[in-house]
Amino acid sequence: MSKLPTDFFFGAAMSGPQTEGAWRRFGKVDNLWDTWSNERIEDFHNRVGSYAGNDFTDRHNEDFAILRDLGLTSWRTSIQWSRLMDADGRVNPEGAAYYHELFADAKKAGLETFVCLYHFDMPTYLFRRGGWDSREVVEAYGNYARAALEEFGGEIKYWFTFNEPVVEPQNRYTFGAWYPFHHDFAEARRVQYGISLAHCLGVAAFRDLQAAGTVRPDAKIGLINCFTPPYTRENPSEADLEAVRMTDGIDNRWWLDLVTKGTLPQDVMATLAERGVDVPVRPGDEQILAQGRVDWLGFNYYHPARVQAPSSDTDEYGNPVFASEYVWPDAVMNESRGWEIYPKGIYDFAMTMKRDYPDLEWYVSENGIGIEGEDSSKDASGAIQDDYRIDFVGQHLQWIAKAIEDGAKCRGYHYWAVIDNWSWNNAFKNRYGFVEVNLSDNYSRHLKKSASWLREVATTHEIAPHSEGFVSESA
Ligand code: IFM
Repeated sequence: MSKLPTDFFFGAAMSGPQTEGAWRRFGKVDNLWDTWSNERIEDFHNRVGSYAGNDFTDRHNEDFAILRDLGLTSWRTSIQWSRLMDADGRVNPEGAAYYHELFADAKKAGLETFVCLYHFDMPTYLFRRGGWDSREVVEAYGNYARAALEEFGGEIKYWFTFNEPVVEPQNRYTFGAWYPFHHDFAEARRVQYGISLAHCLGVAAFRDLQAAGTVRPDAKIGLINCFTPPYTRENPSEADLEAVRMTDGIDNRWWLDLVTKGTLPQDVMATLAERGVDVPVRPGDEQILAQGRVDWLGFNYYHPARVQAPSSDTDEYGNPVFASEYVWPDAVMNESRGWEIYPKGIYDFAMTMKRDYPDLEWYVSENGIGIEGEDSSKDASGAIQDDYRIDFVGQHLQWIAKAIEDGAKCRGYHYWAVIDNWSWNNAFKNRYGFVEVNLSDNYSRHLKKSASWLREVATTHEIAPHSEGFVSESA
């Protein structure tokens, strides 16, 4: 039986754009998810666009009661930039009132609220001015972060500037998977650099406002990323190790260096420059980057990165390639999502943090398993029998417990997503929840089998082994 510390917190991770819905209520302007839904609804699973979320706006008190009933004491959401600010960069009073009420209701329910300021939800009018590739937009983010901290800094203790800043460069600008569907590695790095500067402006606003007494004195600021512990094949060549260096450098070390040292990894910048990828550094940026140091970090963990030497130097679009995927023969896959399930990766990342960034506290800000077609595993009472979720979470928590025993500074765990929610263009295809959302019955909520297991773990902090290993065929 593994045991987690008593002061280790358990909670729920979610985001504004994936839950709130109410896309044109409370003065919200469109973000890129709304624009994409309006322009090409056929790209979304079952044509379910960004409009309704999981009906959280109208059901949030019911959801808070469910989280408390499951033994959870904290939750993370994000403020939607497109709801809090109007298109002139001023606070939208209706949006501000919306979030004041939400945070007050969470507090009444006994939940500590963690707030992230950006979760892939670029307002469309700012995208049209150049998005993260534009300094004007980077500065607009600084203005927005300052306004949000002024508005809610007395209420909220845990702040984060960004969620998963690697994802927009990848999905929007490299893989062409998300609006605006580009395949441009250099543009992706410019966007990554713009996000990095914006993060620093957010931290700088936080520090100013905390010094001025607007942000509460016990508040902390951090960054959340989906770090991917990197692996390559056995007996690697130098070229395989080089592939690991650059993958780890762009996806992990870039952010870890920024938030601990206030710099970007020089080896990565040098290799990018050698391959003709220009990051638009301006005089004065060094001082901005130096402000990026945070108080703690969020680690979203879903899967590792397995890479090897690239099979060619450039791809079909002429982009430089630094690594090819390595298919590990022993990999267990979540076929619904195409992601490898590797619970030990969480421990390996924890040990890397202990070795390379020993002073930084962190928590697991997301971890979860999304499964397609869960309806088929309902029992006679209609409850989804999701033993695979118990296996998945149990094994990850066991590795976290071991990491803490071995000196990791991991302070808590938020599951993604305790209540099924809208997952971007996958919409409701893959279900993550301990709680089902029934779309055929007006978004009604129903506990799955795993919910009682979660309640037991969250209240006792003890994790009993559920099975001998991850049962891959359940997924
Ligand atoms: O839904 C996403 C979330 O927005 C960010 N982390 C991964 C989740 C599951 O795909």
